[in-house]
Amino acid sequence: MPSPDPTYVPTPADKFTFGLWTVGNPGRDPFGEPTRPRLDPVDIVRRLAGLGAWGVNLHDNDLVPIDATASERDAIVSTFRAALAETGLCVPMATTNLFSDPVFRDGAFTAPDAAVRAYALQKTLHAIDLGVELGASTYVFWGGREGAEVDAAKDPIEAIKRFREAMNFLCAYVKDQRYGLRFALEAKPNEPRGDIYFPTTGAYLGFIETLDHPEMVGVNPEVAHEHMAGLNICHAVAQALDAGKLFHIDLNDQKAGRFDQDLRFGSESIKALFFLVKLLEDSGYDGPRHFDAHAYRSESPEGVWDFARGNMRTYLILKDKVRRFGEDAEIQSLLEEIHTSSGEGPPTSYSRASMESLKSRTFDRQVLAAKTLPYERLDQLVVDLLLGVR
Ligand code: GCO
Ligand code: MN
Ligand code: MN
Repeated sequence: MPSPDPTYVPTPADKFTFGLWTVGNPGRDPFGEPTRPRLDPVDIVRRLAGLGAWGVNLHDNDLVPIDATASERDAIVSTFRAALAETGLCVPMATTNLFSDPVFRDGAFTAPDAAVRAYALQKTLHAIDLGVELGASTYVFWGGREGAEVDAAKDPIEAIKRFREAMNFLCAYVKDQRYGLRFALEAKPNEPRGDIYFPTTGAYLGFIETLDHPEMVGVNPEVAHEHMAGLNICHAVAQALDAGKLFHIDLNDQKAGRFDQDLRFGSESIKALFFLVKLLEDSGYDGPRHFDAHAYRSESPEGVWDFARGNMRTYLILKDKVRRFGEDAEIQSLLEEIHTSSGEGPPTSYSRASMESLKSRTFDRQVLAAKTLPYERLDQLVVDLLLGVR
């Protein structure tokens, strides 16, 4: 790993991205009106480029209003493309807003009303065209309204089938158009629905294998969403990596057991996110590091850029801590001790002979149980490292 810049200033090589909806978040919440003015997408692009970000992501309607005519759409897109060309920022990911408009109040691809499902699919076809026009190679599906409050009203198996039909249709579209696009499914347990179908990244990993083109489809795990479900984001991402399905990642932060907070990356869960950064960096994941977060509602318009800077700075600090972890002789020797086995391991593959030999082996349980596991020392070293006294 190359030595990091000790000033923790990002460059496009770090592949940091933000959504138009993240830094552009006006601070509306269920109890209050916006606290900041709407930002022009072109200004967002310029500011992000100035801060060293690599890319900007968008929902169709972050850029093009839902009621825009074809010529209005083309004018908006061409102005936006000019800003991308001027700054060098790319659009690596795009997605569809299938949650804001009242038409989606009871779902999009899983809506009980067949005409709403058809509209959701049509809207996504246009949004995919837009994403591809802007150069996106990953297309995210976050089913914000795909869920229920009243389970009596809907059959959850039917919902899964409908979601599958939509994915199969859209994969076929991408292939038919010869678009170089992969899909990334983003799970969330609840909010805005009482319960959302496919509540975790693991649920989507199981579902993907039931699709017509599973190779085109991966996941987009989000820190806050796994934490809302009380899960370990690092373990969820590890499973995605193991399956070759980590196509994208939404970085942010979240206190467990709360509403979806979408906090600045590393503002809460420093140890958990250290291990997440370690996993991403050690695994060789080379996709975007996307911050799906927004500034506190109390923040000023200018303070939003402190928020943006903070996400990237914390990632780079944690990345530097990962390097130090790897170079720390005491930590490494403890790990070596911990990873040393007390004897021969299981057979590497099954054969009659290896099975028979295992069956007849004698194990000294007391010896195995007596091996020291100095996790207290190890964990304290990590805490020292993260708190900056090491
Ligand atoms: C949320 C989600 C969204 C999605 C976005 C892209 O909880 O609001 O995380 O921000 O990531 O809609 O699909
Ligand atoms: Mn979220
Ligand atoms: Mn997200």
